[in-house]
Amino acid sequence: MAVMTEQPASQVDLLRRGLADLRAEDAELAQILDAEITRQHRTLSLISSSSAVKPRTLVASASTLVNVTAEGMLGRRGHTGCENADRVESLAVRRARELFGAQYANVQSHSASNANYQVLTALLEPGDTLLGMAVEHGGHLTHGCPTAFSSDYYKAIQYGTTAQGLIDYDEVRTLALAHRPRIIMCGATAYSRVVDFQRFREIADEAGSLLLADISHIAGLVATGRHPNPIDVAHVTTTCTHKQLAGPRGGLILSGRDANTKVPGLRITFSRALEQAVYPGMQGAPAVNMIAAKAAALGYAMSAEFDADMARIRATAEAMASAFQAHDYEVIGGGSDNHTILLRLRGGITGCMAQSALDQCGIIVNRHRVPGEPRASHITSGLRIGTGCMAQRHIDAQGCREVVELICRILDNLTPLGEQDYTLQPALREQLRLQTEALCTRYPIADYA
Ligand code: DSN
Repeated sequence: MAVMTEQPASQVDLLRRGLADLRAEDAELAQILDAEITRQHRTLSLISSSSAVKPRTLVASASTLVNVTAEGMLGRRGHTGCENADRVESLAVRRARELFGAQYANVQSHSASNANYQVLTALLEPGDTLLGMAVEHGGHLTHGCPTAFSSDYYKAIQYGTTAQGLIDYDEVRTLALAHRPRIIMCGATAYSRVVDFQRFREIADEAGSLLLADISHIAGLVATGRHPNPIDVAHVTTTCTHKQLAGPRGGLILSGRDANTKVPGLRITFSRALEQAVYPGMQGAPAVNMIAAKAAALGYAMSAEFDADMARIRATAEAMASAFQAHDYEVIGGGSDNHTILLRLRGGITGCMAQSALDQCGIIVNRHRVPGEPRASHITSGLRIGTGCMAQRHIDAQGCREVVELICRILDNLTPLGEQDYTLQPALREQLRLQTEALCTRYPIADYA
C-alpha cells in the first residue's frame, strides 16, 4: 500500500519504480524493450533518418508531463493546470529559435510530415499548385508525391535531379515559371549534396511563389553551420526532431525574417497563419512530454559535444564515400556534403536483396531508388547509407574503412536469383555477422555503453 508523504515521488523515483514494476508485472513487454536495446547495441545502423537519443531526452519523454492535456497554443490553453506545460513549451520554443536563428518557432507538430501539411494548410487553398522534389529523385512523400495527401488536395508538380544525381535548378525554374505554384518545397530525404536555398528563393520570387525548406535530414548540420541555413531565406522551414537532432519523434515549424510579414493574399502574418494551422487547424492537444524531450534535444544541440557529433558525421560521410569509390562503386552525386551516401549497386544486385543480406549480417540500411531507376520502388537499384549513428559510435577513419569493406564483402558474395532472392553461403554469413557484432562492441553507442 502506498505510504502518504508530504512530497510526491520525484520523476527519477517514479521512473525507477516504473522499471521495477514493468519487470515484475509485465515481463512480456519488458523482454521486448530489453531485446530492442540489445538489437541496437549489436547491429550497425546506417539508416540516414535515425539516431540514438541522449538518456536525458529519453527521461524527458517519459516524464509525467504525459498526463497533461494542454490543448491550444502556449499561454492560451483550453484547459487549466498547464503552468508547467507552458514553461516547458516556452523553453523548447526559446531553444528552437536560438538554435536556428528563427523569429518564430512552433514545437507542437507530432512529426515533420505533420509540420509540412500544417504549413501547406496555412498557406494554400485546396487545388493550389505546389512544386516539390519527386520521391524517386530523393524528395519526401509530403512534397507532392502522387500517393500522398499533398497530391490529393493540391495540384502537385514534381522536379528531379540530373543524370548525375544533382538537383536540376534549371528544371525547377522552368517548371516554376510554367506552373506559377503557390509554394515550392525544397529539402530531401536522399540527397547528398548542398541544397542551394538561395537559388530556390530566387526562383520562388521570380515565379511569385512561397518557399518551404524541409531540413529534416540536415538540421544538425544547419544548426552547427555545416550547411547553409534557410531560416531567413525560405518563408517557412520545417524539420523533424528525431534525425540529426537526436530528439524524440516530432516536428518543428520555423520562420525567420518573413515571420511577421503578411502572407501574400491573406490578412494575417506567417506566424499567425502557421499557429492557426497547427491549432485548431490540424492538431488537438500536443504531446507535452515530447515537447519536453524536444527541449532536452535542442538544449543538447547547443553544446560543444553536439558540434563534435556533427563534425564526426561529416568526416565519416567523406571517409565512407571515398572508401566506396575506392571499391569502384558509383556514389550518386560524386560524394557527400552531408551525412548521406547514395550508392548505385551493380552485378544484378538490387536494393531489396542488398538490404536483406546486410540485415542478416547485422548491418541496417535501406534500399533506395537512384537516378534513371529501372526497377520498382520495392526493389530498387540503390542503397541509402547515413552516418549519423556511426558518428554516435565514434567510428574513426579506420573503422569506416572496415565497415565499407564488410559491406562490399557481403555484396560481392551474393548470388542474385532474380530481383529479390539471393544466396549467401551460411558459414560466410555467420562469419560476417560476428565481424559486425565485434565492430559494434569495439565502437559502442557512446551513451548506451
Ligand atoms: N523520411 C523517412 C526517411 O528519410 O527515412 C522517414 O523519416
